[in-house]
Amino acid sequence: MLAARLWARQRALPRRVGFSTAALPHTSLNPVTEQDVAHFSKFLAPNSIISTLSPNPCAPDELETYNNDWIGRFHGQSTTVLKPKTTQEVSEILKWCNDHRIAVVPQGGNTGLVGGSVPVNNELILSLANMNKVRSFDPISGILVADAGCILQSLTDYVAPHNHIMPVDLGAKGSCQIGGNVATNAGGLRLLRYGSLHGTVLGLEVVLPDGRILDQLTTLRKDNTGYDLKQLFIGAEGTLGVITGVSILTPPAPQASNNVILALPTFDNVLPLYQTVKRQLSEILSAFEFIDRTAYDLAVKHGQGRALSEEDTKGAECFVLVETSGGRREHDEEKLNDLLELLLSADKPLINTGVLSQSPAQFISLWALREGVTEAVSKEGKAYKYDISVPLSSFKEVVDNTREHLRSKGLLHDKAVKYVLGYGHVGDGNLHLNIVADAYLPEIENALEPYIYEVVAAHRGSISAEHGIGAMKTHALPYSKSAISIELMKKIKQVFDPRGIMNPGKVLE
Ligand code: FAD
Ligand code: 2HG
Ligand code: ZN
Repeated sequence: MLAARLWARQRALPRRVGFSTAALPHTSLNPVTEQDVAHFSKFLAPNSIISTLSPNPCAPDELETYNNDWIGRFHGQSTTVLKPKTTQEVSEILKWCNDHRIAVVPQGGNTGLVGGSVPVNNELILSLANMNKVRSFDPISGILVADAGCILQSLTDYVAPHNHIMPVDLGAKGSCQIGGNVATNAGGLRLLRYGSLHGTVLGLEVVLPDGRILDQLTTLRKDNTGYDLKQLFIGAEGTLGVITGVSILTPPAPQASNNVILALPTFDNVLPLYQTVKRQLSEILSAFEFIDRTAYDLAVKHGQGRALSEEDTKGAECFVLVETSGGRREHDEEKLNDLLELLLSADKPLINTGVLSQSPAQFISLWALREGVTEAVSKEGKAYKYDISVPLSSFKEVVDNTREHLRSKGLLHDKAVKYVLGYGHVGDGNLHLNIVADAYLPEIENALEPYIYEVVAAHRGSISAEHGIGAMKTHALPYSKSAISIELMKKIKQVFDPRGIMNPGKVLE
């Protein structure tokens, strides 16, 4: 049962290019012109401007990685990418764009999964990639202040020697930026333990659409002086302003971390298992992640982590990855071993088997099986991704019913939908429902929507548990938000961005 394994770490995320996006009309917005580029070149370094427009036109393919999203579903036609190096430069860009009614798409690592980070038309792309410095770190309080363009992994590496970790962790960590994480209110693998960015972000520096700099980069743990404006930018997906700096509370690194992958004979055991694991591990439980059999098999097929033995996976309908983070290795290991013994010695065991990591490399590798599902899916085909909150007990039913629904429409075959799979963050009630197809086809989309949104609404769930609304779900917002909520959101947008230049066509229709 306790297997010793040595496996690979997450690799750099591939970029990809695909086909068309429906263009939204921006009737009152203007395209970038050569005069605009000439103006930007007055205060930006030459290598901060990538544009197909004169005076120094680049080759169109230089813009591909910026115009196309990570899953190859959403595509823009921007002519110009600006990569400012300072907050002041961002401010000057936005002031000009606001005055000239030029739409702006803030872009971080471009790993978003809902088409929020690429233009829907020919908006200017403002990449934060050149704003990548740590501004300060206090090892006593653990408060980190960093430019928004810092890559999440590099911040993790920065705080590690001080025995701290970032409160957010996700499979895209090698490419996504802290500003993008905040703009999407990314959840990820540590939310169960450290809570959401609404709690861990202490302050933000934001450039407003008219160029004014809103400096709320406080490092205070407590501040009750009126409305907490920074919360509006967390999860706003770049529709209210450009985040340029982030102050964030980093927790102390746990003294000991362990993980175990549990193979379950039936999905029905997931809930009782979650209850048992919570009770037995209590304060040291830091993640409880679910992958169904299809997701597991795809991860293995595409080399994410290393497969468990055939014996370990025989008869398993799904898998759960449990992580512990605690203060004393012996204590935590004892608790984990006790848990496994309890689970396996029960009259009707909830699990078939459990594979416990025995080394840091195995720890990483077990995580790779779970974290790598997204990449495996993207290698398999084109993915329709639904990131929903539904009751835990319905996870399997939602996946199975979606598969049967597609079958009943005659769409479950090699030339259309190849796989329907479910995985996600059980501890957060968040299911990732992925439909993997040969290509993005209107008939598949028509079969999936509004079907899935109606299922979510029937459960009083959320159509977006963590990835956001982006360009993908603007039309579906009413399934999760009341008319009054949407009306207030539109009013807030109007207050911050009366000319509508910030990320048009995203979040709100
Ligand atoms: P981008 O994709 O560039 O942008 C995302 C949105 O934020 C866009 O609307 C953009 O306009 C806006 N934005 C970006 N930077 C700024 C800024 N500085 N100011 C204002 N707006 C900005 N998400 C999760 O929540 N949990 C996961 O576990 C998770 N795992 C993932 C695993 C993989 C392999 C991949 C590819 C994606 C995953 N995601 C996950 C989705 C994605 O990585 C996150 O949404 C991430 O937070 C996006 O960061 P980014 O820097 O790539 O932002
Ligand atoms: C995860 O939890 C991410 O792995 C990505 O949120 C989910 O690709 C997906 O659907
Ligand atoms: Zn997720």
